[in-house]
Amino acid sequence: PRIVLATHNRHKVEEFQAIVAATRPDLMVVAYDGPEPVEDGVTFAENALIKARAAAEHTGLPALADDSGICVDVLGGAPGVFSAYWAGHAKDAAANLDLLLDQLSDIRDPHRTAQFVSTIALVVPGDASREGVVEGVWPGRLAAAPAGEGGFGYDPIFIPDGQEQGAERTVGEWTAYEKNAASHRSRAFEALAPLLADL
Ligand code: ITT
Repeated sequence: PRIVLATHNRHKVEEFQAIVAATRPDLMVVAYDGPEPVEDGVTFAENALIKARAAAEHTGLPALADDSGICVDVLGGAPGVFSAYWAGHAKDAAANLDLLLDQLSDIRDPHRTAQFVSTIALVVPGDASREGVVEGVWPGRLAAAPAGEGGFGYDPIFIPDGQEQGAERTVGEWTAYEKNAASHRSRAFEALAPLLADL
């Protein structure tokens, strides 16, 4: 079966294709290239549903959308839903990351904790009862400076929990394979599995 992924972020497309291939190789993930709806929700769940509904309506296919971001504890959960635009309207990943590091320049460990959050919505055309929203959370902390070229967005400053002390790396230094086995996005997709079971 085919499922459309309602995102214009090519990194998300690549990650979903890898995550789905590992657990549901029968599903064919196609990227949505139709009109982008206005994401005016105030929660990840609202925005994910807005994007998934638009893609399902436009394509007639079951649709998934991911709304995600980084939530910093000492900032009360910000940037959160504003992660893509933290430094302004341009969706400039380097500027977003620099601003966040500046805002935390006086904050030392153990107060630099943060979570990546991925919220995935599923919308099946003509079957409102199958609409669902799941969430995956990836805890960690923010590095003092960016490291690594891998991934996208805030990956170069995010150090996931659970790494060997003294050998900790940012997600920017992880391989795509490592990231996709552990990330907030793969955790959310795991939670989505039951909703996709009879697709
Ligand atoms: P779509 O709405 O088209 O899916 P987008 O990039 O605008 O693309 P979001 O509105 O969900 O998506 O914004 C998510 C932002 O959160 C993203 O631009 C990154 O800055 C950050 N982010 C989310 N997941 C991330 C990850 O795995 N690694 C690094 N940063 C991430």
